[in-house]
Amino acid sequence: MNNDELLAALGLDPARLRVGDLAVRSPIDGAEIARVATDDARGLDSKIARAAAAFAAWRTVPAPRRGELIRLFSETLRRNKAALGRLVTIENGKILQEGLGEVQEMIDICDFAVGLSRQLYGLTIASERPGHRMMETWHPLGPIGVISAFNFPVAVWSWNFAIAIVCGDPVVWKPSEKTPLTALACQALFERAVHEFGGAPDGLSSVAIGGGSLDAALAADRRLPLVSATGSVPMGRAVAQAVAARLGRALLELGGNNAMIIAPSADLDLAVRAILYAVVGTAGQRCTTLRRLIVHEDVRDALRRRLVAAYASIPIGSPLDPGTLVGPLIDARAFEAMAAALARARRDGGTVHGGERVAAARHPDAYYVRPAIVEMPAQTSIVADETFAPILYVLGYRTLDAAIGLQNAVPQGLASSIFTNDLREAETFLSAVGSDCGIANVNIGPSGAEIGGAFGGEKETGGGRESGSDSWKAYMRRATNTINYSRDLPLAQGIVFPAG
Ligand code: UN1
Repeated sequence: MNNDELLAALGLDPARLRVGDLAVRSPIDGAEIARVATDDARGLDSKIARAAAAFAAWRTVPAPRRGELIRLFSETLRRNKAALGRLVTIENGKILQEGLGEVQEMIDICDFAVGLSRQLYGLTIASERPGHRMMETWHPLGPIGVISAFNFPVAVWSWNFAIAIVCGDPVVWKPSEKTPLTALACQALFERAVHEFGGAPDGLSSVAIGGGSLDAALAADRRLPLVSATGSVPMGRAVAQAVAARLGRALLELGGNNAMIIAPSADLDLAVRAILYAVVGTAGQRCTTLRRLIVHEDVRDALRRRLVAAYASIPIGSPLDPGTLVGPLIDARAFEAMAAALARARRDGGTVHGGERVAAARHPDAYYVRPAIVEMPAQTSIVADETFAPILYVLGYRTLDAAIGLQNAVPQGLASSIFTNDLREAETFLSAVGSDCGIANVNIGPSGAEIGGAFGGEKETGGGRESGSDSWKAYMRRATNTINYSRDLPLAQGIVFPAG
């Protein structure tokens, strides 16, 4: 299937995708694969207006019926998993297994949301007044703005989208400028589900293509009570401030600088496999990518030798080839950031293994790199930065307290893990004095979370929680209701007020 056939299979018109003002390039070879039309401020405004109009109707549709639309969408995704997964790979560069995995993550969250559509429960609360009942009701919140990043071009949107739709909220989606095609494909697939559903309001879902000015406009727009943003810390900070200025809600999933502690009792065979997947998956461009390895001095040399050997033979190349484990970085800027980080690490006394560009002659406009292992004498400032590339900094430790101290001594707080077979260490790591991250794992890596849990983290990661668990509450408004079924009017707090 060539690219045009792939786009057509996903419901897009290849001819219309040749005439837009934004060039889309595949990181596989740097070639232009489409030109999509961007939205200006007026285009975005009309999409938000349509979403607001859709909200007026959609909030009255019973939640289980709203779930039915997401059920149909998940069926559409199941039918198109291979095609959409391939487009993710072509546009983003992650290996096909991961492109498919990303679509599976969409299917999983849809299934979760369908079940949730019958479980948007509120509490019943004991009233202190006789003849009274208190309860909570969850209502749809309003149209939601979603800003997503190139690295998970479809899954992270779907976490927001599937939940928002069952909660009664239309979504205006601003995808990364680097991955607009997959977003347009999701919209086309959703429109198929809408067609099958029959009777959904127009404007329930829309995609606005463009750069940072659209982020700013979404953040400032009072018609969007919630803006969910995934991406860099500077982007999130700007969005959060603009949303806060109008006292709206922001749900942020920003940077991660994720660590793994390797204790002396760790199963090193398991650890090596987990490290490889967590470092080189998505070419180091996941928010959850493993970036810091904190290894007990007793096992440091043995582990380093095994990792350097494993890295040397890791297949790097086209993400469409089934044997490849590391695809390209997204673009030249990503490569430059990686090279600059490695230069800084060297200046700080680090010893770098790997990290060089490969296949540059064959692909002058694509950026394939050998993942880097960097032995660091200390956790210097470059280690505390999130560089979106496959760089693993290795640090040593002697006591678990020191290891946890290192793990927590960075501005980000997304994902973390420990490899240990010592119950005391594992439980300490998971306790209040352990990892300060939103995700803390034992004997698995920090990446590759399932959708059933709440996803997000603390500190500069932004504090938001998306996906499973009770994350849905962010997409609804809670009303506390007190109902008096007595013939009296007792006041709370025992106040006597004999008026009338
Ligand atoms: C992200 O990188 O923004 O846990 C999301 C993971 C994936 C999601 C990553 N399920 O690695």
